[in-house]
Amino acid sequence: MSTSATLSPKALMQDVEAIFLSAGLSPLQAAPLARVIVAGERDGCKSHGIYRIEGCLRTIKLGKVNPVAVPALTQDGSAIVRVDAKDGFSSAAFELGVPMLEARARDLGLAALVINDCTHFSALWPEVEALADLGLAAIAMCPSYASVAPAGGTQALMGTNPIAFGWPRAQQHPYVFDFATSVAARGEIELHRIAGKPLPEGWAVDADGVPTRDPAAALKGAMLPFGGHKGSAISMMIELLAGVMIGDMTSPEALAFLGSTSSAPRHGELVIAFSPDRFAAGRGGLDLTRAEALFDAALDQGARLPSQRRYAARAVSDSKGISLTADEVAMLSRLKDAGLDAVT
Ligand code: NDP
Ligand code: PYC
Repeated sequence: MSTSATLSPKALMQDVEAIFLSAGLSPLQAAPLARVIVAGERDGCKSHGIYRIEGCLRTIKLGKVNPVAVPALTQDGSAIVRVDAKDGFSSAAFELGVPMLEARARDLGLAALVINDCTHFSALWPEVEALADLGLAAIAMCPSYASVAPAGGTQALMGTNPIAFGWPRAQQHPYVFDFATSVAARGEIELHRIAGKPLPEGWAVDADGVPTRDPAAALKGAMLPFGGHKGSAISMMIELLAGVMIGDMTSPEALAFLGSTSSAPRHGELVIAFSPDRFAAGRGGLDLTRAEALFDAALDQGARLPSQRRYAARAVSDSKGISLTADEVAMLSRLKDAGLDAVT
């Protein structure tokens, strides 16, 4: 019987990477994938932490992702940097695109990274945080698969479509937010189902369009957008910009292509990077203290900044290790021992 454990981020990274390598992922795919999953677990973002490993293995086993894909970058001198993920996971494609995206954003003031043909399940904050750490402001977005009803509707159409923003700060973690445009990420519904907990009111409707608190019925029905028509419109914008505009799948197309939600979604992603220095040029230069004044004013009212909880969780994980429950330890060991045989 497994007991709970505390692992350093480095030790967890080794375990997760080993699981992916033994499942047939190339080192080029395995390491970036393990990095985003371990970052999620380290920062207390359970919906995109180690619980996602099983879904990745299922996606590999179903043949829906190329485990040895070598992403390819193309650049035509414009502000658009393209990475073809070659049917691999998005993380390797993103890491390949960052240096060119950074260079083009510094050169032109802004640049966009378009990732096509990738399997994408991960949180977006690691991406905008990485760009903000380079001194760039950034917005990232992607569709998912049809699982969210538009405001006023009852059937799954759009994805949970996340959007993230990063803003660089001097000598401290960047300002970052990252959320699904549904009331909650689908991963949260799955975690409620696994824990046998009812959903909060207002998260979902069942297959007949009737409001439900049952996670299993919600997964068969549709989730709801956050903020009613406002979240619904932002979600549609993501379908347009990060689906139609970049020539990749929209959420209903992704679901039709995959045939079910049992594998991780496949589509594209759009990341836009801005050079704040270039934008502020000619206006007295960039004054980051003005941004800090806004943050301070919010904090002074008792508000917290997005990512504050996450950075606090990271500090604990880095100093004391990442706490895993007995079930999570058992899951990791099962996946390590059985590899793809562990998933149905
Ligand atoms: P949450 O609602 O958990 O959090 C959203 C953001 O709001 C975080 O930046 C969070 O910061 C911040 N926040 C939460 N509470 C407060 C508060 N009281 N005051 C200020 N800020 C606050 O996110 P979701 O469940 O919507 O999404 C979770 C993850 O799922 C995201 O990382 C997203 O990228 C991912 N996702 C990925 C998809 C994909 O297809 N790849 C699809 C959908 C979601 P903090 O972290 O510090 O709490
Ligand atoms: O949590 O909504 C979600 C999600 C969908 C695809 C990947 N994550």
